[in-house]
Amino acid sequence: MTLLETSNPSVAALARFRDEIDTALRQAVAFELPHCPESLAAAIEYSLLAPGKRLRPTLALLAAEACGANPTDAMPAACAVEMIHAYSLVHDDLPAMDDDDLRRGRPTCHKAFDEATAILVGDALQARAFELLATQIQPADRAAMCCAKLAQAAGAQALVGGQAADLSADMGEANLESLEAIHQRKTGAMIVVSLELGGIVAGASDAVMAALVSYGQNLGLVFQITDDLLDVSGNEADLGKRVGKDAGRGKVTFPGLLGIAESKQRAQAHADAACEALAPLGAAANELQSLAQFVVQRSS
Ligand code: GRG
Repeated sequence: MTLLETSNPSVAALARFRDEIDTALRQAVAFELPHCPESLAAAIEYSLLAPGKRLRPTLALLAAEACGANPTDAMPAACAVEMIHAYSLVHDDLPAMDDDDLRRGRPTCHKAFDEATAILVGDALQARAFELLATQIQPADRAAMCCAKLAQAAGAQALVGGQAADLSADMGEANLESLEAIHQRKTGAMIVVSLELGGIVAGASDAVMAALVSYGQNLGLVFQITDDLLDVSGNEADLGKRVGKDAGRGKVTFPGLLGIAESKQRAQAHADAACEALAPLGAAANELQSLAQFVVQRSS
């Protein structure tokens, strides 16, 4: 059963923009041949259009809408965050990192193509993400702000740094604070910036931006805790990736540190805090709230 076939009612928030996002993503990587070799173009489309949840682009569109903008105005930002996310998955799956052969229910990029192509797919997606923001977000000062925010979230102080810290984390020295700090960078920063870009496109006030950031920080933790729990108790068919890998590698995880019951409690507490943080947006944030409840209950 795929994600969109599940009976979870909150998934409607993800289903609403799904086709529009995929159409925009496909257009955004319709590279001109022969400037982009056909095999590279095929690998880029294979990785970017693979059946993921599109959580981050949906957050960007919902945030823009909750702040009073037309969600379509945030589509370049939505595509940009999904491109950075897709690149990070392709590189994370490489033999030098997590060494995975299954992603989004398909062979990983380096298995379907080859390692050099997978590295280049990530490089190309990163560059395209910033090109989209710089050329398609209006006005120019908002485009510049989006570029700066995404660069910070994708860079050494967030996504890349979090990945590096996670690769070298030692179970013996781990505590809740150090684990949360890793995941705020590795997983949380891309979730937060997705919301921020939506807010920037909509010209959100500082107070509303702060609410979106607080929601995103809590949602990032919910997301990572459930990711760790699903690695223990989820199944490959729903997740589209291998399970049980964390324990096999001695990775530091929330269930490893806190146990399953407390991890579940923490995930629910962060989901509730995420919803409370959205109070300044009132009913406009209802779908963001339902998405937080979906993430805590997700099976894929
Ligand atoms: C290579 C710089 C670099 C970073 C890699 C993405 C990542 C950082 C690691 C992947 C390992 C992992 C399980 C991270 C936890 C959170 C995460 C990003 C899960 C995948 O995101 P989903 O579930 O994926 O939203 P889909 O496929 O649905 O888009």
